Amino acid sequence: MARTPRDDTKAPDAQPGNGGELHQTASTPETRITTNHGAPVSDNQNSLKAGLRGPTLLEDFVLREKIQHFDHERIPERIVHARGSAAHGFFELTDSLEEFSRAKILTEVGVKTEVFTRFSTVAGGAGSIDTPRDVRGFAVKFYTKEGNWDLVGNNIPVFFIQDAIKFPDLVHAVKMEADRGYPQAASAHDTFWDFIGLMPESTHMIMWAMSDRTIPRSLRMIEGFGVNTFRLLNDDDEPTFVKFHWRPKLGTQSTCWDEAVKIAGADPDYHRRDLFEAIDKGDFPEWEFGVQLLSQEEADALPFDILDATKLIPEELVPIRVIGRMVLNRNPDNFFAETEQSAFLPTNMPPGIDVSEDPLLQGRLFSYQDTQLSRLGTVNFHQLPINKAKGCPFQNFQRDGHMQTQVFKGRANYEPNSLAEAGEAGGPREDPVGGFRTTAVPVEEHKVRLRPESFADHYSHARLFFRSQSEIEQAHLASALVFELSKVTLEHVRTRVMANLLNVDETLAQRVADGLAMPLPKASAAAVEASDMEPSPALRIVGKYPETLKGRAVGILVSDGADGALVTALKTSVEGEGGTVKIVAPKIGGVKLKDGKMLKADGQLAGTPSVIFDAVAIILSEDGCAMLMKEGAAVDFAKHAFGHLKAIGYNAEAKPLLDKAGVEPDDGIVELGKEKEAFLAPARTRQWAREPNVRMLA
Ligand code: HDD
Repeated sequence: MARTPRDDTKAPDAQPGNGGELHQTASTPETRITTNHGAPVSDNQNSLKAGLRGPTLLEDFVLREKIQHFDHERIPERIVHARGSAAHGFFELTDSLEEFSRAKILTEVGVKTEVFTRFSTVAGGAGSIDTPRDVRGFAVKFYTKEGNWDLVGNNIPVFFIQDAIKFPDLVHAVKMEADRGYPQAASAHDTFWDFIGLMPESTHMIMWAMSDRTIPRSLRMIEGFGVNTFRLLNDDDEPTFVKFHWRPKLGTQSTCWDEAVKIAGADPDYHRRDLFEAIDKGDFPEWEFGVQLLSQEEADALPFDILDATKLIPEELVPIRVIGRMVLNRNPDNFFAETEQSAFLPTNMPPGIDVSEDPLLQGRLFSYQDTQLSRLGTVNFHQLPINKAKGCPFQNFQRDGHMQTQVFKGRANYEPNSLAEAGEAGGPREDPVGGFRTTAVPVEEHKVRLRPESFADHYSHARLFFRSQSEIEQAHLASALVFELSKVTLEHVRTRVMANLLNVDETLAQRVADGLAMPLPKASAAAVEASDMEPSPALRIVGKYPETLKGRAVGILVSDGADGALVTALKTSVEGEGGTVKIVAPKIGGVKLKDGKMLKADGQLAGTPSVIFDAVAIILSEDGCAMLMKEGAAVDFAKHAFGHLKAIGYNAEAKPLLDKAGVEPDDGIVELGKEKEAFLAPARTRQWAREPNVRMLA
């Protein structure tokens, strides 16, 4: 029999054929690799073979266990909201709602409650890009003293459909088409718009979906909404309707569509990276938490039904009362264990918060629990550390099942029991006072499969949204419709959507028809004619966000021979205001500055285009500029910054590059080294006034 040339007197990595010299070895139980069952592993480089060049042996349980575990690493991704990023943090109540709710999370001012918040896109798979035009999920798990509260919302306050029974149709229509398997993470295709055209109730949501809200600049800059109407219940079980709102401290900010498309190529993980890096460097994102409260009488007096999730309550009618704040201050340690395995359930509510009869919400109450069973594979998913109720004990008589991690003691696995009388542990008991109670809503009608008349107006709110937008935002919305419908190959689908748009606003429909170069059809028959509501400027985003460098990133493109003092001065000013600076150079090792010093680069030019920054500066030497004028990536750096309405600072030597890129002078194009403010002021915002010069909007 052939002997393996093993010499037990030598260290394992000195053994012949051990595969690599760099691996390290361990000798103590604390540091050594083991199998999943604890057996120490002597060699993690080579499988067990019959002879040096022979076949691998079935007997190799170390190999089999490792490969088998790897083969099963994936779990089914979420059917919607598969692509997501999350962070830990806290919620702090600043104003008590004691009068309306008995939930401790809404009454204990100053108490900090742990949260885990997951943001997501809706349509794409888990590996899809971060910047498609799409709704963003905004799901918060509060680990309260009275059980977990999951507020599973979106960055848009309304939804596509009124009844949960249409959810599978909506999702099938927007996802990749059934036969061809594309497009991924994109609503611009036939089946989505076919469904939308046939579902007038989706028109209001479409206005939001085509607005800049669906191309956010950062997850730190999106609003959040509970969407559905919920109820609060006070100590006397008196109900109050409530809508939940999150408002980002950095303001709601978006990218330009062309920019979002280019970011998709430059950095598919743009939002995930942005969130992770911001938290990593201590720049913690924060949101205000607000509520709109209304009584049954106030709800009855509104000209729309608050149980209809395609409607919103304008802030001008019912103001938002800010009652708390959320700060995200810790990145997950492990993406799979936390972000991927987190399971949000709209049914997770502490006593004092309750659902309404909104038929969309009612369906959700079933769907999420069901989804978690298929995704996480066991009824015990609530025991995973990320899902576990950590603000309080959880205890009941539910037992066993796949992956049970609790070791229950004693005989009491049923209730009622009288084991305590025999001196044994009897287990927990129901709490009629402190326990969850449901609002006693009267129900006395026939069972029907119908929608109420009060759900029939599909256009007034869509009109309200469109007419409340600024001129720039209206142009973006119309252009987004033109873009999406231009990707629709079925002409009758485009026509039907335009017929619906006519019920919203004739000028909007006309702009879309012009943008498509198609005739405007007759308006579709509306179940209820749209009425004019008072515009709500609160629904805009342009002009509302704070002009600040906080949370924004400035990219400085440099070349050999560049003026280091100018770079340093700029970096200091931007960072002084809370902005981030990244040095971009033709080579990652950096550049040799005019004074002979080396300046390291944070990114290499080809992989760090201007689309990932909010403003840029270009500081070059004469030779450096001459060289970069022959580099497409450098020309694009300036050209795209200009096209995406960003401030561009430059030194005189860099001017020829700007000229080649077609950069025309305006308030956002600033020669550096003069007054500091000249560059910082436009860098704090976007140059909207430039847009008509760079883009044909619908
Ligand atoms: Fe949903 C996930 C938000 C309607 C069924 N939904 C999911 C997530 C968010 C939302 C943010 C991701 C949670 C996470 O990060 O894990 N969904 C909404 C909002 C809706 C809505 C704001 C409208 C008001 N959803 C909705 C309906 C149904 C579902 C009507 C089904 C009847 N949603 C699901 C689901 C998901 C989900 C299939 C997929 C993964 C998951 O639940 O955990 O159950």
